[in-house]
Amino acid sequence: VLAHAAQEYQARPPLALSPEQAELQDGLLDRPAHIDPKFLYDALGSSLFTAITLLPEYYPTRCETEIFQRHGQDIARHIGPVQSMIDLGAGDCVKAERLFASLRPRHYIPIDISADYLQTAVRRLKLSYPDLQVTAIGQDFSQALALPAVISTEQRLFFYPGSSIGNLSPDDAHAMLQRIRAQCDGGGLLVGVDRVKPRQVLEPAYDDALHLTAAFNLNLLRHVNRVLDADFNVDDWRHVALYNSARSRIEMHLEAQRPLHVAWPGGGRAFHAGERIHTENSYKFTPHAFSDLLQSAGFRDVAHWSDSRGWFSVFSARA
Ligand code: AVI
Repeated sequence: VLAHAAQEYQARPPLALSPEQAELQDGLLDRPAHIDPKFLYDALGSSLFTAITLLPEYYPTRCETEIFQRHGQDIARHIGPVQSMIDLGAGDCVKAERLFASLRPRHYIPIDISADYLQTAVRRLKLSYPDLQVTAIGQDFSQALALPAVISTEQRLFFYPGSSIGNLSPDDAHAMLQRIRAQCDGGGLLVGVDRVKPRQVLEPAYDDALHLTAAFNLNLLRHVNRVLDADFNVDDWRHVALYNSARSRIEMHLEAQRPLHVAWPGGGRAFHAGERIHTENSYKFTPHAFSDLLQSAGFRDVAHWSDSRGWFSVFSARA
């Protein structure tokens, strides 16, 4: 049946795929299959992630908030004056907003792949902070960081909270830090990173009792169905989250529950029972390793603060 299916696919004329569709198809045909974690964030996925940050098991958001509450003044002193605050992956802009009182930026530049989500947040900010200049940018900054000329090059602060940098591969994280460094001469970076810790704490944070993270992971298949016109059935798949201690990362996968075949226009693939699609890595760092990474990307004068349990770190670094 599979050989027949393969012939059938080959017989069809090649379809013109969008870059996004081609990226999905390439990842699905790879062995092992993988899908970029950006596909976790459609409208429902973004709401599910917001809900995850409220879970008792998901400690990073609370730890980071604690750090800003306890060490906010020290952090602001280390950063110095801020002209423009550039918020990478701003979402609802709430994390940056909490720092406005201590950092006093004149210009706030939230950047997010989801422009719609940003617009709602920006409307709210403009009412609350009439003197703050706000320039919202809907952009996927994972490959390139293009800032409009209206943003002064003086005293720039890049804000990259939430350990989002941990969702990049080590090479991509290094490249991202170098791109930021290149754009903030004389300015700095404020970045949150999750720390290496026992598996007993890490794994429940990514496999919670209410199964919200499972829904977040499985929802990616529905997003893929819409983008690629594929026929994934979420009931056929199971959420898997495990800590790979050799690589200091949580890995999320989707595991086929039975032998199955997934099709999309112009392509398709069989999966055997237990076969996985890799959907996300979330790297965990020691303070020493992350400090080295910042310095290797050209940052200097690196300072860091932790929460009371030493589970999360916030770094401030100068360019
Ligand atoms: C957005 N990012 C930092 C989250 C993390 O912890 O890696 C995404 C996430 N994946 C599962 N739960 C949360």
